[in-house]
Amino acid sequence: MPGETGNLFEHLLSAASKSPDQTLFHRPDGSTVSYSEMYRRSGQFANGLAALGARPGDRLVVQIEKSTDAIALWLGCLRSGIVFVPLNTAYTDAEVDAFVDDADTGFVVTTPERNRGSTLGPDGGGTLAELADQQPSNSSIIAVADGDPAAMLFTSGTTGRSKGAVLTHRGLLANARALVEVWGITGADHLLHTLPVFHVHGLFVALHPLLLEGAEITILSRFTVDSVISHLSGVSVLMGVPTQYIRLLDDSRFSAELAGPVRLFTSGSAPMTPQVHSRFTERTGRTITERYGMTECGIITSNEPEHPRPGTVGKPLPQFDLRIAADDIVEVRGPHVFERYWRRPDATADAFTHDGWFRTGDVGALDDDGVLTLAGRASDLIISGGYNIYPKEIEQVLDDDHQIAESAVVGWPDEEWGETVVAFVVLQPGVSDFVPPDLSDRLARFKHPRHWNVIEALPRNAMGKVKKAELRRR
Ligand code: MCA
Ligand code: AMP
Repeated sequence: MPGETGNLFEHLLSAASKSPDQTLFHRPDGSTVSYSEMYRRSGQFANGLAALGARPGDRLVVQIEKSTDAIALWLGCLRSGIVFVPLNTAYTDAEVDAFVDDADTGFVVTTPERNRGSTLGPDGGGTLAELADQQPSNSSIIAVADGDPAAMLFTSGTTGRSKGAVLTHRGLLANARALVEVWGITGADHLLHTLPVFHVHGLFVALHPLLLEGAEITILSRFTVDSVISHLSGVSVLMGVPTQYIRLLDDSRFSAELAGPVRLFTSGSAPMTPQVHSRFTERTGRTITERYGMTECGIITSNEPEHPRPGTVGKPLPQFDLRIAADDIVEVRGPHVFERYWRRPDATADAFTHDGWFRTGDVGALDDDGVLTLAGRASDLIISGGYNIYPKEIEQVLDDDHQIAESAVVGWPDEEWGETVVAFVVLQPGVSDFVPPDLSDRLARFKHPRHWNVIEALPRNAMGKVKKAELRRR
C-alpha cells in the first residue's frame, strides 16, 4: 500500500518541475548541473540499473569517489526502489568483501581502479556511467510504503560488529524537513559541500534540506583548506566536522572577511571543544551551530542558529522525543529513527527499550530548557576526524599477528582529530623486538594505530575485562 509520504525522490527533486533551469550543483571547474538535468541523469541511472537486472528492494553496494554522478546514482536508486549501500572509499578490499557478503547482493559499484563490479569514475567515467549515457532519461518513480527502505548504512551502533541500519523514505524525509525548519534553509541558500558522501552527514544532512528547498550547492570532491578558502565567498552555509574547522582556523587566510557573509556554520559527528568554539568566534565574529546526530537517526538535536549555546548540542528536532534513561543514556523516539538492523533481529531488539525508545549509547544531560549536553559515550568507540573506529575490530586483527599475545586499543585525545588510535600490546613469549605489523590489507588506514605501547600484561578487572580507563591514564 502506498504510504502517506511517498517516494523521497519526488520531494527532493520537486524543483525540477517547478523551476527546471534552477542550478543545483556548481562544480569547481565552473560547470553546473540544473535540477532538471539531475532529474534526467537519475532516470538514466535508474534505467541502467534495471538493464543490469536490479529490482526494487535489491541492495546496491557503492564504493565510489564523490561526484555529481555519484549523487545522481543515489537519486536513481531512490526513484527505482533500489537500496543504496554506500561504503567509505578508504576501506580495503577485505573490508568491502565483508560488507558485500552481509548485504547479500551481486550489485556492486566501485571505482575503475578497484574494478570489483560495475565501475563509476569520479567524473562520470566508467562502465555504469557509459551504460547510463545510452539510456532514456525518463523512468518511473516507484510508489513506496512508509516503511520501505531507501538506504542501508553500515555502522556498529554502540557496540559490536558492523550492522546495516535500514533507513526509510519516511525517516529521511522527516529529518530533512526538520532541518529545513530549524536551520531556516530556503531556496536562496547556497551550500559549500565538503563532506564525503558515504556517511549520513555528507549524503543526507548536507544534501537533502537544500534539495527540498531548491537551493544551490558547490560540490568539492574532497575537503582541503585551500579549496574551502577559494570557494567560500558567495556561499551561505558550510557544514563540517570539528577537524575541518580546526584546520581552517590553523590557516591565517581564514578570516572574518571571508567567513562573515556565511549565514550558517554547522558542526557535528564528533564533539567540538569549547576552545575551538571560542577560537572560531574570536577569528570570525560568528558562531558555529553544533548539532548531534547518529547514523540510525539522522540529526537528533541542534542548537538554534540565532541563539547557539556552545558546549551543548541544543534541543531535539521537531517530532523527536528525547529522554535521559536512569543510566544517563540518551534515548530517542520519533519518525526519524531507523526501524531495524539488516537481518539482525537480536541487535535490533537490544537497541530499543521495551516501550520503543532507541538507546543511542551516548551519555548526556538535559537542562531545564530542554537543551542537551553530551558527556561522552557508554562504549569504547573512538571518533577520529568524524569517523567511528571500533577498538574490537582492530584488536582482533592485532591478535592474529605472530608477535602479539594480546592487545587493547583505546582513543587518545588529539587536538586535530579529536581522538587518535593507540594500541597496547603484550608480546608472545620469546619476542623481544616488536615491529608494528603491516595492517594495510586488512584495515582502512584511518583505523591504523598511530602510537604503539608494549606492556607486560593488560590490566583487567575481577571479571577479566580489560580496564581501558586505566590504559588511557597511562
Ligand atoms: C583521513 N585520515 C584519518 C581520517 N581521515 N585518520 C584518522 N581519522 C580520520 N577521520 C588519514 C588517512 O588515512 C591518511 O593517513 C591521512 O589521514 C590523510 O588522508 P586524507 O584522505 O588526505 O585525509 P583528509 O582528506 O585530510 O581527511 C580528513 C577529513 C576526513 C576531511 C577530516 O576524515 C573527513 O572527511 N571526515 C568526515 C567524516 C564524516 O563525514 N563523518 C560523518 C559520520 P596516512 O597519511 O597514514 O595514509 S557521523 C554521521 O554521519 C552522523 C549522522 C553525524 O552526526 O554526522
Ligand atoms: P555514527 O555512528 O557514525 O553515525 O556516529 C554517531 C556518533 O557520533 C554519536 O553516537 C555521537 O557519539 C557522535 N556525535 C555526533 N555528533 C556529535 C556532537 N555534536 N558531539 C558529540 N558527539 C557527537
